[in-house]
Amino acid sequence: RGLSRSDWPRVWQERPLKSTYDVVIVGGGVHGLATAYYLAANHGITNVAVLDKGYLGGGGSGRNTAILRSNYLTPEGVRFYDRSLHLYENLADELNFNVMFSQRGHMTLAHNDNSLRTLRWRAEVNKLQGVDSEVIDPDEIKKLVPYLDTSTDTRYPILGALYHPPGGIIRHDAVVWGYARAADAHGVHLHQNTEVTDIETAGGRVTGVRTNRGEVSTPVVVNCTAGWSTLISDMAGVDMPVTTSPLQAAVTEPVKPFLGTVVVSGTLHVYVSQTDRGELVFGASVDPFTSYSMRGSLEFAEGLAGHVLELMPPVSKMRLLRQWAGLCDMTPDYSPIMGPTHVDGFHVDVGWGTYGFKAGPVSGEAMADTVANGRPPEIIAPFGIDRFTTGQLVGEKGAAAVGH
Ligand code: PYC
Repeated sequence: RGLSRSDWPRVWQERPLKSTYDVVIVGGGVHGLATAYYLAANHGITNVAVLDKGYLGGGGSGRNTAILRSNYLTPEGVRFYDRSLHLYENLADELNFNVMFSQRGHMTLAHNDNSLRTLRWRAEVNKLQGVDSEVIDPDEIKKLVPYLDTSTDTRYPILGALYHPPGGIIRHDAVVWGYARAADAHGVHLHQNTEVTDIETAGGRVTGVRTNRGEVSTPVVVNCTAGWSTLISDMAGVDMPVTTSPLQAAVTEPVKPFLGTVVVSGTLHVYVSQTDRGELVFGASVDPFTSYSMRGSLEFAEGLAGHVLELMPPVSKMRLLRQWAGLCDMTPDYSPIMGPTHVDGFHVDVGWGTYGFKAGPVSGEAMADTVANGRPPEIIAPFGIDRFTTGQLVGEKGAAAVGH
C-alpha cells in the first residue's frame, strides 16, 4: 500500500501560542524563518515564536523570481550578498532539504555607454571582494545565450554584459520549507494566521505583542516583514524611511530548456530565467506608484511582452500562464535597514526593496547574532537605521534589480 496523504509527516508542528517567549519574530518568510533557525542552531535560543498573519512564505518569499547573485556595486553590499550566496550554496546540506540551487550564471546586459561604465565599475568592485564577475562582449554573450538578439540594428543594441557565473536560481518555496522544518525541529514555534495588532512598550523597551489570538509577553521583537514593515515599526514608535510599491512578475508555459543563464536588461526593465520545469519566469522593475496591491495588471503584461520580444524574438509564440505581484519596501539608498532601533529590544530587518529573497540566509544569520550578542555584527553594521541621520548611505541603486 502506498502512502496516503494523511500518512505524510507534517513538515512543522502546529503548537499552542504561549503567553511568553524570549524572542518574537514578526513575519514568516525566509528572513523571519532564517532568523529563528540561526537563533536556535547557532546560539541555542529556542524559546522563539515566528508569527505570520497569513501562511509561511506567502509574502515576498513566495512571490520573487528566485534569483541569487552577489554582483552589487558597493563593497558593503557585495560582501553582504556574497555571504548569502555562500550560505545558499551549502543550504541543502545544512537543512537536509533539496533547495535546488542551480548556479547557472547571471548576465546583466548594457545597451548604452553609461550602463557599460557602471557594469565595468561593478566588475572591478566585485573582483576586489573576491567575487567572480566580468564584462563580456556581444560575441561571448551570443555564445552563452544564442536566442538573444545581439544584432546592431535593434532599438537598444546589446553593447556588453556583466557576467557573474556563481549567480543563478533556486526553488524559493523549498528554502522557506527547509528553514521552517529545521527551526521547528529545534523547538521554535511557527504560528500561521497570527496577526500582530500592536507592540507593547514600557520605559523605552519592548514588553510584548498583541495578536488576533491573544497577548504575548517578550523582551525582544524582530520585525522581519516586507510590505507591512512600516506598519509594524509604527506600532513600536519607530519611523522608517520606506515606501511600498508592487513588483509584478509572470511565468509562461513550459518548453524544452534553451536558456542557460539568468538574463537581465535594465534598459528594457526585464529579467528572465528558465526554471527546471521549462517555464520562463519574468520580472520587471517596481510599479511606478505606491500601493499594497498584489494583483497583476494587463498593462504590465503588455509592456513585458514588448520588452521580452525585443530581446528574444523567437519566444513570440509562447503563452503566459500566470502573473502576480509582491510588495517592495524601498529605502532612499536601495539598501536594507537592519539592526537595533531606539526602542530597546525592537530590531528591524526591513527595507528589502527588490533584493530581499537573495539576502535571506545572511540576514537570518546576522539578525540572530544581533539578538544573541546585543549588537549587530560587522557584516550588517553599514545598514543601521542611523545612517539616515548621519548621511552614511550605502548607494546600491546602480546594482539593484532593473530600471529604478
Ligand atoms: O536584484 O537580482 C535582483 C532581482 C531580481 C528580481 C528582483 N530583483
